Amino acid sequence: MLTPQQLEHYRREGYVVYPAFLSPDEVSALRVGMGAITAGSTLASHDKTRLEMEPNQAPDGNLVRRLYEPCTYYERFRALSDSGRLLDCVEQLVGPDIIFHYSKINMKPAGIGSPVEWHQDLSYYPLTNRDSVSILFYLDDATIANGCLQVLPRRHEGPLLCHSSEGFFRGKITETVDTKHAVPLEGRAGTVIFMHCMTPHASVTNTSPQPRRTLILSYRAADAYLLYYGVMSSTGDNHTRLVRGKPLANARFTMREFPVPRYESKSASLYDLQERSRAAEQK
Ligand SMILES: O=C(O)CCC(=O)C(=O)O
Repeated sequence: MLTPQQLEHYRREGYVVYPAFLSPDEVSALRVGMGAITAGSTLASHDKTRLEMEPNQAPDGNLVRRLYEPCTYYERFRALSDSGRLLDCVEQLVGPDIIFHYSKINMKPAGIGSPVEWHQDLSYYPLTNRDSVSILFYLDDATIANGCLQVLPRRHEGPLLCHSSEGFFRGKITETVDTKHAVPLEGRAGTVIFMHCMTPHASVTNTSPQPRRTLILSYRAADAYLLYYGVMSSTGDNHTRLVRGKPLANARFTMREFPVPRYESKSASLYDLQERSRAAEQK
């Protein structure tokens, strides 16, 4: 459970850091799991439905950028996403009826790990309300040098910042945003960050010799329904499942309006979208 102080921090700042949520043994087991999943994958030859490789490497390079949906495909990760200890915390944040939404592992390999530009998660998948939380599990010690998560506190109750240009969703904040007060969230392996779906966040390229692997899970209240958002709508609920409480048939609306992302095409990932957007800006 989150302590009253942790809960208060989440509500005020839009995130809270929970050190040593996972034991060293749990972290090692998840690392072993990741190793088994990625073994043998190269840029030239890998299963594109399960993972994404770092693009800037030789064809036989084996640096993985992201694993898709580990909690759907692999028992060890699934068990964590269903665990009572985690769901007790999620219940404190989004209420008793909980939908598991998606999972991924951002691998941020040493010396190359791709950056993640500033964005708010809800920009990617508009919901009828904001009771949705992203949970990041550091599986390595995360530092400023290897690209720990950075957040902009106290922005989760405001409006969604602009993530589009020329009418299309770009996967990153496209208006000027003051990041002077960004907070880097360093933490030992096993640290967990609970982050509100409207909290702006980012991380830099990992130029250090240490990897920064991070498992990310997302949950939402069972009455937070996905709005229709064009070509990507069909993928939005592919991995969802009720993990606690009961299904709720009534969508709860808490916002009068919310920007709906207009995807230019079915895009593979956040990295993809942000890279395309950077390339367009440099033209
Ligand atoms: O891995 C990171 O540093 C940030 C992850 C993130 O924001 C995402 O994958 O949506």
